[in-house]
Amino acid sequence: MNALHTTVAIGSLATLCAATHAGVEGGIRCWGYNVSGQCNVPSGLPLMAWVEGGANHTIALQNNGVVRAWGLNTYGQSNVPTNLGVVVDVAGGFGHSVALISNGTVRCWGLNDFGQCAVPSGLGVVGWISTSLDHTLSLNTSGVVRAWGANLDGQCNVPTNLGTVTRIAAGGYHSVSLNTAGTVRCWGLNDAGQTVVPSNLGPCVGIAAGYYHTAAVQSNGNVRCWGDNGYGQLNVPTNLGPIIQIASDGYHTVVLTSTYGVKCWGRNTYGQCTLPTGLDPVDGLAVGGNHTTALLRVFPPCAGDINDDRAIDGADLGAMLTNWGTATAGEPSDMNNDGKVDGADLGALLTRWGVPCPP
Ligand SMILES: [Ca+2]
Ligand SMILES: [Ca+2]
Repeated sequence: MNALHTTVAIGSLATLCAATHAGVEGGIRCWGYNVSGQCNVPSGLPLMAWVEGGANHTIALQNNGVVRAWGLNTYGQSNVPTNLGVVVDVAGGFGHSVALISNGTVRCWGLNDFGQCAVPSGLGVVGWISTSLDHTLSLNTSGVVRAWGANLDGQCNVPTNLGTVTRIAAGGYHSVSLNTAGTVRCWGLNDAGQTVVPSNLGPCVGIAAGYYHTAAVQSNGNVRCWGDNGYGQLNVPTNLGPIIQIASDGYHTVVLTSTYGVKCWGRNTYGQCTLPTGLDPVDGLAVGGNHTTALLRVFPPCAGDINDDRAIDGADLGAMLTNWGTATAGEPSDMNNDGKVDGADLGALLTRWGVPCPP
């Protein structure tokens, strides 16, 4: 639930929503622990702009800024308020959920036993939110971090000398920041060394945190992890290559590679690191307590690619012949959109034959 992404990325995705992922609700894949239904993506969900994992629930953001949530709802964490307005980012904790509204304000719902939903005043214009279990972090557009909620381990005692912060990540009982100089800082629970930043850590461009571990992406592309290693959270794969996103929570970490592939390490007790077959290509990743979600890569429309595999070939001809004679609205075999599949569509397909689909 600590994603290396920006609201700019959400906006650019919104322009690409015309494509579909047949049979994949919302363009979301989810795997791992599912006892609370956190991986039961609702049917009929439109393609999502972003997704985040709570401890036992999942939150997703539609292209139009509407929030959806499913999974554990014991504390109302999946009861999305109806009056949020346009939401640009979401985050999920143990019993609560957080939304960043387009005007830079923060909304919260669900469990408030530690004040994790008591959003303080004076946050400024917030540009980033993060939560893991029972505390919440915000980062405003001036680079100032605020924290509220559970503070038994000092996870909400934000140091005064963080510099101008560009990224925040809430761990289970600790907090992490990254500033404009690429410096990582940690505070809160240190029972496993999760707040001891390695002395030889180079400048970083990304951070993430699990319950008892911390992860950072160095400017040179190398991923470093420190803290608890009881489930192999620190065993970073050696062949990651360039990565474009890191996310962590619970006891595992995922990265999105520059080729839109996924690598996962750490706890796999519930299959949270067992990647589904046919997962790639992926556009975004999120981690919950013991589950993982992926937002599948959304491509621009490609006329003639009837079976949605980004190639125009005999498989598409076969799909067109299957639909020969009639067509329902939006049927891609009906390339000229006149309600029937006939020779005109076959001609249109042949003019597209072998043409590469846009990346
Ligand atoms: Ca095709
Ligand atoms: Ca037609």
